[in-house]
Amino acid sequence: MKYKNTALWALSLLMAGISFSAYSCPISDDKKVPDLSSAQYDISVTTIPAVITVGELFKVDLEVCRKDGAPFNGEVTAAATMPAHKHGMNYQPEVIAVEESVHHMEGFAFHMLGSWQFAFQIRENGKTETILLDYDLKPGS
Ligand SMILES: [Cu+2]
Repeated sequence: MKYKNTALWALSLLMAGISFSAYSCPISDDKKVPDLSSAQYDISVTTIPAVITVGELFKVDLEVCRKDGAPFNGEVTAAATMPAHKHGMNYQPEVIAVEESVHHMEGFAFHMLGSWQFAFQIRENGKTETILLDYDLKPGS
């Protein structure tokens, strides 16, 4: 019995360690994209899979960190459009889980090749900021 408790304690410590190193703010330098920030936030965007294929569903992990170091206590939504064509996706992505500073989202699909643009809306304390990210879906993807 004593052994089991010790093992459980060690496991929970290990999981806490993994969680903090992966997701705690500020965003690690290897993930930071300099352009992806607003007055108040730094964000990092990871698509899953890393390479988007035309017509196939993909997921997005959006990490949101406040520049002032306070914990982020708001909500995010995401959309994507092709600005040159004036249309969006045929899907409505949604946040499926929030883990530390990371918002796991699913339901994205780019149904055409060409220039797409993600729009991430960050709402907190009654204010909304939108951060845009261009994504060129090239032939052969
Ligand atoms: Cu289009």
